[in-house]
Amino acid sequence: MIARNPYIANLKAGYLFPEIAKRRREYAASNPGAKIISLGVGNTTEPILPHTNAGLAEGARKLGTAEGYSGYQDEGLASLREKISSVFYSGKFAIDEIFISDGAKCDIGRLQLLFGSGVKAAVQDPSYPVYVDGSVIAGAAGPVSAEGAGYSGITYLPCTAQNGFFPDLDLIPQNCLIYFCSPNNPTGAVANRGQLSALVDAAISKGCIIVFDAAYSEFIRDPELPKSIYEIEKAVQCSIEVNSFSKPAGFTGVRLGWSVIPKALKYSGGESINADWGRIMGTIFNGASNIAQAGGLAALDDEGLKEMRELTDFYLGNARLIRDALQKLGLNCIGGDNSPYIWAHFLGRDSWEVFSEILEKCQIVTTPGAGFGPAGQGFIRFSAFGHRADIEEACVRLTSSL
Ligand code: PGU
Repeated sequence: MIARNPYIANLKAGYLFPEIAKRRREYAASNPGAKIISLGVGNTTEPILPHTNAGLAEGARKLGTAEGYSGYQDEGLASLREKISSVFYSGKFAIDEIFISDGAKCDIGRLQLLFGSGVKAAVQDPSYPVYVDGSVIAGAAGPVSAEGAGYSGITYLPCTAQNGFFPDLDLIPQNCLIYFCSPNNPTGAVANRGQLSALVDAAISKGCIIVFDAAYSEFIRDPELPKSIYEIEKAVQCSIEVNSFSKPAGFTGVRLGWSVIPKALKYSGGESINADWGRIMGTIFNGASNIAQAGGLAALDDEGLKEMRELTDFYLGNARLIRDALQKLGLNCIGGDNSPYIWAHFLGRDSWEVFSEILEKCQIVTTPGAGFGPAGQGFIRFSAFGHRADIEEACVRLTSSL
């Protein structure tokens, strides 16, 4: 018999979102008439808009023709990488610094292979669970030290109302990977230019690498707020950026994203991280679907960018409705302006208890803040991904039943 990977045993519970789905199923089974509305997992609900969808359809059609057929394309279509560089980074990156992926989550998991089990990690607390759970699975973190505490070996950087949801950079250890997400999941907070500049300075002075998750960058409406870590000049020396078509183009089920690994980024021994990433991706990843890439190209031309704006505006409209409803209840909340998440404080309460209360009283599924890390205790995350009629109904239920 073969023994289990001991690192997997360090995971304290199932992955957050399947756990929530399980509780929803249990509730539905014992309340068969309930019309449950989900403001839980951040999963897109609206159809892919026509121009982008035509790009996907055309990609599929071409595969059935002798001239248009294509097979493996390991690093991604050159035209898509070029387009990503020009649309998101003002052409700052060469195409071999941009790697097309099947989504940001998949790359966040794979990126850990670059650094091995000896690497230390620091995360915003609360944070998207994949940074921490991925580190645990890779052996870069140990077990949970106590109930309600985080994993040993991970440095948690509390992001609270007291610090404006931006962490104290003095807490970052030397030579670690810093996972940083802005617009943030789950808090909805967006770091400003001064804050990102300070983060980059801290990373450089401490010998750290930032893994910047920009999956929600297209929800930023305030022109003063940076959409990419590379808007800070020195970030090319110390940062990897991951991004995705999932939320702005409705590609959660299509699967398409990218990572930027600048050639200027080096390990402590001076070796190229970009070269290693090419080696890893060439070995264990055979490229994103060429149909998805055709859709991605359509999403980034003028018509496609208009559609992205329309789709993200729609979800931001939902976010405003939810936030207004929560504020009517007298709850303190942030997010929802430049992000599809609203982070609401239920002072002194246990988040899983509040999750159950909202499910029982309003038949609404949410995400308990404690699932995102110790500093999430007492908070609930409301996702703005939903059909408008469902969001309106959810707001009525919240204000009348909670
Ligand atoms: N990065 C962040 C910060 C995310 O919130 C999500 C999705 C992803 C990456 C995933 O991007 P893909 O390109 O689609 O892989 N977060 C959702 C969905 C839950 C999940 O497990 O990914 C959420 O509800 O937090």
